[in-house]
Amino acid sequence: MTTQTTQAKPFNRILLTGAAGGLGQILRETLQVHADTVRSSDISAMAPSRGAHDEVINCNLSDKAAVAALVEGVDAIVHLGGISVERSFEEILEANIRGTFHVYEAARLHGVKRIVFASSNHVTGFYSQDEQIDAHSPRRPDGYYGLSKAYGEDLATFYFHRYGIETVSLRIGSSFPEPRNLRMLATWLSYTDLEHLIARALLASDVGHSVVYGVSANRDQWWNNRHAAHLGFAPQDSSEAFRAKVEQQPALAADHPDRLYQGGAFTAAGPFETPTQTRS
Ligand code: NAI
Ligand code: 15L
Repeated sequence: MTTQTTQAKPFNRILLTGAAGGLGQILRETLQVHADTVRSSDISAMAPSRGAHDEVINCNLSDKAAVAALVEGVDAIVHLGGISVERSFEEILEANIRGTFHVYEAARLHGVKRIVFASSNHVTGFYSQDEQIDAHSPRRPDGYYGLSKAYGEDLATFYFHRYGIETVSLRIGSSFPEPRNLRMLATWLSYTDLEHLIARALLASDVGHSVVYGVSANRDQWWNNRHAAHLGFAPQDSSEAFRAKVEQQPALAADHPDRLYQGGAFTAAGPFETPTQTRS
């Protein structure tokens, strides 16, 4: 007679914010490997629960009490929720700045010890495409969105030193099924490499607050992950498979931001207020 043993999963319950989004829908599936229960949350509608181990809770991250309740019973958080593009400061303030603060406060209240924070390459978007930088390079946010991600990273540093909550901040490049333009040949992160990165960010020990660029093994590399070697992130995919297709797109003018800056068009997005709107 053979005895079957089931391997315990590393986490009891992982909270996934932003579960209705592009990356959230992917990770809702793959996080099941790491936790008995995945609690998926978003302000928008999500696919219904498929059972007791697949919890679904609508929540606006700007509602502090609701976020505190959301985090109860959770032992790790993958925080993707928020505005994911450049928008007005007021929109970014509610979802990304207040929202991320609420997530960290709730983590403190409920004793959560590990957070994976979806930061962004737009924390350093104003570097030129001919520069190579690393996680210690001074930040050059390229808008309110990039500023909100820089704030999230600072929250992570503070909550580690003050409360011992560990975070891996992922400065994700461009994570889509395939690169959409010439710039993304350098910034692309495949979904397979994203899943591997999330696994390392959840499972690596003694991360303190670590910052890692989320990018595949593309030919042109703007970001050096030398300061994140301890995470063991080893991307396998490359955007080269899509180069010929992308290069068929009409050429951009030499001064187009997508050809100048690492943050591409985000460096020129907005402003979103007209002079009339700012008058009191
Ligand atoms: P997405 O925009 O598809 O998903 C974000 C989700 O957050 C949406 O489902 C939205 O409903 C939700 N959300 C927005 N405001 C909210 C609020 N107040 N309360 C609760 N939920 C709210 O974005 P995507 O592409 O899935 O990205 C996920 C995360 O990764 C985002 O934080 C984004 O900034 C970050 N990221 C993504 C990159 C990419 O290439 N996909 C690159 C760099 C960073
Ligand atoms: C981001 O931070 C955005 O969330 C995503 O939609 C992409 O635009 C990506 O950066 C990028 O830089 O391509």
